[in-house]
Amino acid sequence: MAVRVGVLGATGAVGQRLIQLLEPHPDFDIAALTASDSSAGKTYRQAAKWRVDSPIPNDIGEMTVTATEPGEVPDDIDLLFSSLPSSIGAEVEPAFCEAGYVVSSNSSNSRMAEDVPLVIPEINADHLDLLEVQRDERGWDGALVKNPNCSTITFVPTLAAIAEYGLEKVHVSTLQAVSGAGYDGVSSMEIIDNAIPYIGSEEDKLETESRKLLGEFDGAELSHNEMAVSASCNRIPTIDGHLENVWVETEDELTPADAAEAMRAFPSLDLRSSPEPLIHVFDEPDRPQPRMDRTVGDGMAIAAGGLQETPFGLQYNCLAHNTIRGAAGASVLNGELLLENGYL
Ligand code: 2RA
Repeated sequence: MAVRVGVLGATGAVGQRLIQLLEPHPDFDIAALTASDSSAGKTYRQAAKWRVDSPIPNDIGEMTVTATEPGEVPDDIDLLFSSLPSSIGAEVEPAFCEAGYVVSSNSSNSRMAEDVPLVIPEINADHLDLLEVQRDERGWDGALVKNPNCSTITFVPTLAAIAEYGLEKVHVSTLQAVSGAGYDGVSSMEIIDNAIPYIGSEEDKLETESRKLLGEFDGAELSHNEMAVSASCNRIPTIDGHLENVWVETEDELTPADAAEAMRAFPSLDLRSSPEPLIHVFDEPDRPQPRMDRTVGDGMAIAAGGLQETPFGLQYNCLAHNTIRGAAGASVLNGELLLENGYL
């Protein structure tokens, strides 16, 4: 029997992508859509300027949107997917957890809270056990699980694949798609024929979330990975797909061939939406760059390529669809992990 789910922030860019991914999903049944007070009472078709690359599913368009408050959402909803702006998420997600809802959230608030699991299932599914600490400390009947920033998701799986070589220093420079900024995040005049050399807060997310994701949870406390991470984030005029250039210095010798083999072999989970393989490596000798191929795992896979030795360690490029693999898809994967582990 499908799990009844809701989408908090259903009219935004990530909320729309969540609906596109959840509507055909056999494990989840969309039973609630929330948005701002001004949209409450409207049909979804009236409330949302739908801009996803597929039509609004019919039954979704006729659903009535509610305000984003626990009292407005049916209490038989098993799981809420949150794509709220972080300032709103910081306020209402705890209220939903207090009211007994389990929340799988893409919103950036609370990702670094010590009792909130920040999860990419293929990397640190065991961090879900933090929920026992969360419930003890907060007394919630519900639970809050976070997925990391889409630009974090683009490079951390490639690091996890080579972590056995001992990660010491990581430099990452990103070229991020406009869709990451949301439908109104970057004005077209600002970005057409331009590159914006600093996004602000992105850099800190990559530097801190990566160390939490690759940290160790001993059942009581989470210790973050001690590698040094430096990030520089840029916005470029492409619609979807974050491309990232990574340099990694490791304790043990790591050749491009070793890294390619490790990335190809990195195990994906057998969750319904887990891409197989998780990382597609392009390593022909002429250094082809990873290409955005939306048909690879339905946009859920990560592409890596151009692996080379440099004076600053191994250098390579990786690319992921920022709202299908990142953001919405990441929240759906965590929803599947919660379902598989009996939290729903
Ligand atoms: C961005 N990573 O691309 C963020 C997602 N909101 O702006």
